[in-house]
Amino acid sequence: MSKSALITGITGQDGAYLAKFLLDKGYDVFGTYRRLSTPNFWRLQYFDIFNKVNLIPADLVDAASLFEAIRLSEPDEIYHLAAQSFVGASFEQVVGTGNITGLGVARILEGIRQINPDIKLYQASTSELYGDGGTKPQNETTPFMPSSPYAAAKLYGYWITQIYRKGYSIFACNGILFNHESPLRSVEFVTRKISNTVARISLGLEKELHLGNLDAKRDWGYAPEYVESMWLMLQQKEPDDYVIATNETHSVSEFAERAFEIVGLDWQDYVKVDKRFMRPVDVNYLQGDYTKAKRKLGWTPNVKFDELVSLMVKADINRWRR
Ligand code: NDP
Ligand code: GDR
Repeated sequence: MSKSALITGITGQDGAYLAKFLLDKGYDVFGTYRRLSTPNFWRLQYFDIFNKVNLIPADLVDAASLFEAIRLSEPDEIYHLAAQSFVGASFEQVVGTGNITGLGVARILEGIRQINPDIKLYQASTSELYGDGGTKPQNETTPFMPSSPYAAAKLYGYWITQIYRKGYSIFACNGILFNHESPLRSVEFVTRKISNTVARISLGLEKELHLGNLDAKRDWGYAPEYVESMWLMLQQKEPDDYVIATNETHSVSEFAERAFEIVGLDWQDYVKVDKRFMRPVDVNYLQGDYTKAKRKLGWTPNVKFDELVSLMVKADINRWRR
């Protein structure tokens, strides 16, 4: 009999890549979506899988809807990806982010405990947990020092996952994923904002690129490779937590420089620093040590910085040409 998976946040970047990945593995795939005035299924349509997944309406602030999604899908595995995931917005929606991104994890875990404690859970934890404290590169033993309401909410999600693992023997894993990007990334995140605007500038559709903190360094990987690690974590004998990263770090300005180079332009002629995109507190340096994932999961990243920038810029140029 084929396995069944429930993906919360199937309409997001990772949700769509993971749905495709699990369908290819023969899973019955269920996914939760929010009722919106304008439907947001473009990523599922991009992969031509809209009709192959079973969609269930549910909101992370509404426990009953999540419990219903678990009952209806009878999953072997839940991939809890849904969240208010934009760090910048979390400074404007502090309580809402806490409710959705933090308490939402507890609602899912309670659903598992009450409905079927044998369901395995992947919790989407994040490198934002580290903030700017601790050693570099960051690994599973580096202390956390969250620097945003988003990271504080994710810290709650991280610990409540561990508490249910220990307290109720639920097979629950934290994937501490560093930034991962793709042509399916929302344009509000800096990589896609850069690739999309560079494409538009190269085609004469725009003149400037407005960015905030150019010095922040991130460890950027490629999203389709990262969703595979989520699945690998749930196929192990024991539940555990894993850092997933490339171990390379680059600044926002380096990303912009490389992206403009691809279209033969000098980034300094187009990038303007704009205070509107600065955060009250930012994380300055992230670089992940994925040694444990390599050893235990056999996972390694293949697409690194240069290739990632190039594939994102080229995808956006093709989109705008079309
Ligand atoms: P996206 O922002 O692309 O997707 C988030 C998903 O959550 C969307 O499907 C969104 O629905 C859904 N969602 C938001 N609020 C609610 C709510 N109240 N109820 C139900 N669903 C909701 O994120 P990614 O795919 O990039 O990331 C997936 C997860 O991984 C997130 O938890 C994120 O915080 C975490 N993460 C991401 C990293 C990255 O670099 N991408 C790195 C580390 C962790 P809708 O489409 O309707 O908005
Ligand atoms: P991040 O991603 O906060 O790391 O969270 P984002 O791309 O938003 O920011 C990365 C860095 O770039 C700086 N920056 C800008 N950011 C945005 N969005 N827009 C700008 O104009 C801009 N200019 C500079 C930011 O200040 C920051 O330092 C992402 C999300 O996917 C989280 O959900 C996830 O947990 C982490 O990655 C790992």
